[in-house]
Amino acid sequence: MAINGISMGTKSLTLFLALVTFTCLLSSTTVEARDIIVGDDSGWTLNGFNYTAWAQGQKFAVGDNLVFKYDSALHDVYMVGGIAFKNCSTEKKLASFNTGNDIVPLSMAGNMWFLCSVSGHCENGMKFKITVVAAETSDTPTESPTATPPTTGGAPSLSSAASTFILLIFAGLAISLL
Ligand SMILES: *[C@@H]1O[C@H](CO)[C@@H](O)[C@H](O)[C@H]1NC(C)=O
Ligand SMILES: *[C@@H]1O[C@H](CO)[C@@H](O)[C@H](O)[C@H]1NC(C)=O
Ligand SMILES: [Cu+2]
Repeated sequence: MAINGISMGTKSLTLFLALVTFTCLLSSTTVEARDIIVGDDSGWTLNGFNYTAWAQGQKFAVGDNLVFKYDSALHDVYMVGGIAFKNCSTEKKLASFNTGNDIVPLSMAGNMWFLCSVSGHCENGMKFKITVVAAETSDTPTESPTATPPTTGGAPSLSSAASTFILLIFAGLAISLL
């Protein structure tokens, strides 16, 4: 009985470790929320920085924060709609900020438009649009959406880490059952 008890204990432990490790593996592949500094090292400024080009080179996901860093005596941040954005209008602002270190949570998927309301700044480049996408939870975040789906009847596609790990689970179970 004692030997059987040890054997059962080992089996339970193996299963437990398998679950813990697999859970860690899954959570480690979830993309973490990030603080995205507008303009990177340039911050939010009227210095010839092209925010349109900057925004096009970024990826914005639900859960990320947009961080505006600037001299609050010189600039501000207005969130407006797409129509107002076109002519730099702040009449129908959705939100405004002026602390110089504004943190804007990206809480929904969709488009958002930002500009500086100081006269002439928006017209001279302090404006940009972003498209926020749903947060990534897939274990293949770099996979293109147009990737070929696995063929019917084929093995489900797994990352090599996951496949290796599943092999380890079976190895562990086999050993513990001996
Ligand atoms: C900023 O970059 C965008 C996208 O690359 C480009 O279309 C636009 O002409 C640029 N604006 C200026 C003022 O260079
Ligand atoms: C911008 O366009 C909107 C909608 O066409 C208009 O109501 C508004 O007066 C315009 N604002 C400016 C500053 O031109
Ligand atoms: Cu400004």
